Amino acid sequence: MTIEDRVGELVPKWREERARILEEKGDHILGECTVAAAFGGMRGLKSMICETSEVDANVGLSIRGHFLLDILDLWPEQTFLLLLTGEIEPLDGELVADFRRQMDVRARVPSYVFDVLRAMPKDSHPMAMLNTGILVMERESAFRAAYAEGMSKEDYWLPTLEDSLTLLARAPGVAAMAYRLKYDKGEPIAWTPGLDWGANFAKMLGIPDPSGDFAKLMRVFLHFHCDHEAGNVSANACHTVGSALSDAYYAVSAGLNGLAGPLHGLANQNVLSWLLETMERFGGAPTNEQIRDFAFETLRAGQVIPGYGHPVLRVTDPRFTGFLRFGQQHCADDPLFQTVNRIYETVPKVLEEYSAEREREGRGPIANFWPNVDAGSGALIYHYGLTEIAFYTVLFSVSRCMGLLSQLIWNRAVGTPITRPKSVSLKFLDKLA
Ligand code: NMX
Ligand code: MLT
Repeated sequence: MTIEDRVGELVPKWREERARILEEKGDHILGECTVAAAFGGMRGLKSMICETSEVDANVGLSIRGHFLLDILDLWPEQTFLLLLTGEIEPLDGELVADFRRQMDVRARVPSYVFDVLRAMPKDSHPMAMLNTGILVMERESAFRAAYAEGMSKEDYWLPTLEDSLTLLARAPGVAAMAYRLKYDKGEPIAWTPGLDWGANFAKMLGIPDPSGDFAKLMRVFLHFHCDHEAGNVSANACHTVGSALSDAYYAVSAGLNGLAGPLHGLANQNVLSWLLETMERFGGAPTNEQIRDFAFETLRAGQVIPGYGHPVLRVTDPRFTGFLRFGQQHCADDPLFQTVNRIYETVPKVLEEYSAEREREGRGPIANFWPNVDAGSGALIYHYGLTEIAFYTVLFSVSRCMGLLSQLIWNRAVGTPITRPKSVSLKFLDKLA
């Protein structure tokens, strides 16, 4: 069986379920939109549908109902299939084999992508390079071609799946190409047929990996960052653009442009800068007391502590916990990793104290003092020799393509309409009774 066959079997069930729930529950109220919520980034406002994953404030990410800490060992091929179909495929299952076969067939990055990336100014951010690389391949969209030929609405999901598989196959190659160009690492390294998705990515980056542990880290990294329900900036942006029937290349590139922001995916780069700055200041792994002073200094300079806080979570992010476990197993003696641990021991208390101070001054509290996904991942990547920190969000992006695309396929399959909330003016609000 192929991935297309399996999704083809699921599509009628998804449609039926959506129609039934709409029929039975269409009038139920999910939440109220207060004026404060409209001003405040719609935080917590339940107003989107997402089947691929869910983020509970008190436990964090579940992928299709499986709590992340219960499925830490999935390989990214399994992660994508789980997001897409809701089923955990064994690693030797036929859909994993089909995914790998499709990656092998589709992975070659066209030479025009290299030409475009090479023509970009040297100081371009790697995220701008990745997103340009994705966008420039839009000319190959199967969805766009089928739409122009008058495809029926019923069939939208199929060329979207086709585009998704091509994008997933090429994203590691485009990312690795951007890395090697930007940091003068030499010619791009080609995809190796037969090698898994994560190890292929590690190999194309060209980081020496005699132990195979960097490839292991890449598999874990790609798995953990895959998806975080629908309301986060990148998923929301991808969804909105996709809802206009812009194809997967447009939609994913839009989503990843959102991931490039420092309050979202760029935080992993900023965490590493902050970590390195701390270590430089104190000539090695700082003590908890030194971290505390440095954290207060950062906050008093009007900056955020990167990697801490979250719009939804109110506990330690299980993805951070997963990375801590990996670090404990593979690089427990690395001073950088030890500093991540000490920051974890120190910063939540600092944020709690600072939040109380803010409240005394009449500013709002900090809602969450705990680490998010970005607080620990960078130190592990750095440990294995990928030290160009501006590249870290690109690694996050390659993984996040899985979530963005599986959400897009589901929405195409069930015919989710164009997104169009209503805006109001200050004058309108002022007149409210
Ligand atoms: N350090 C300092 N201040 C913080 C932090 C932090 N880590 N987290 C929140 N605050 C402040 C926030 O800036 C806001 O201040 P102000 O009212 O002066 O604008 C106040 O606390 C209230 O914000 P919250 O309601 O706690 O958080 P919100 O939902 O608005 O924002 C983040 C969530 C993630 C944007 C915020 O916690 C943050 O900026 N964290 C640091 C950046 C980061 O790690 N981002 C990565 C998120 C995960 N990801 O991968 O995308
Ligand atoms: C994510 O992984 O997308 C982030 O944790 C941000 C979010 O969920 O809002």
